[in-house]
Amino acid sequence: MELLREISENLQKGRAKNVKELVQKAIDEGIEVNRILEEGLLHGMNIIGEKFKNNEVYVPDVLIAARAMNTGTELLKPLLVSSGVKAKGKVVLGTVKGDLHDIGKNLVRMMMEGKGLEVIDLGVDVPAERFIDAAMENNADIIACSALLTTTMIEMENIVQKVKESPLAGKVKIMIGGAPVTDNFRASIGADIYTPDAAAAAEAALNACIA
Ligand code: B1M
Repeated sequence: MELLREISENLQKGRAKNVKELVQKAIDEGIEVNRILEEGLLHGMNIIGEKFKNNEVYVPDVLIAARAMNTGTELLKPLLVSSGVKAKGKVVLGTVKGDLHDIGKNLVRMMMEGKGLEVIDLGVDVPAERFIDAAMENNADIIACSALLTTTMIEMENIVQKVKESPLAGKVKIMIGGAPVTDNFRASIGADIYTPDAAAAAEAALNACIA
């Protein structure tokens, strides 16, 4: 669809103002939120990712595209998040230590909030101890960790180990995800849940909270 293609193209060029206007237009035209996200915003970000990998664009281009992406997802947030619903569970969420990628993590937060879960978002570069402290302070059901780098996903093993040694052992579920993470990796480090995308993460978190 033309409008979704325009969103993708403007995102790739980092034109945040245009992305904002086009996403608003798509919402006003009644295009399904998931399509705006998948076929517009994420489509553009995936192309930028490929170009980044092939050295066709560089860090500043990616940052500008990421800012445009966030402008768009902020507009979608109220549509993804249901209002006035009592929290069905609590999740402590963050991007692991050493890792600054937060677009996927922010999507996970929005989708989880959309399922009626309360999300305590610790941001990026979060050490294991902060996940644990926040989970204890908030009596959380789930610790959810995102990692985008092969060099930082190993921090998830540290989190699993530290939780096992803490009073939270057996009381909190550990969820992991992010581009390099797989279910085999989850099994190898002893985490509880792996999901490949934000929608599946929200679904799995809700199921774990109401189980
Ligand atoms: Co970075 N980066 N980056 N980067 N970056 C990647 C990840 C990379 C794959 C690019 C590439 O080479 N093709 C590569 C990693 C290679 C590797 O480790 N295998 C890479 C690199 C190398 C780096 C730097 C080291 C570059 C450098 O400085 N030389 C550096 C590291 C900085 C650091 O973190 N310490 C770096 C920096 C950056 C920017 C700051 C410029 C920027 C981040 C901006 C920001 O996040 N605010 C950036 C970006 C934007 C990317 C790419 C292009 C896009 C990532 C993204 O946001 N995707 C990325 C290439 C790519 O992925 N194609 C790349 C969209 C987002 C929605 O997807 O986060 O995967 P994603 O989330 C998905 C799923 O993974 C899942 O749900 C989402 C979809 O629904 N998911 C979860 C995520 N978390 C989940 C948690 C869950 C469940 C599912 O449960 C808890």
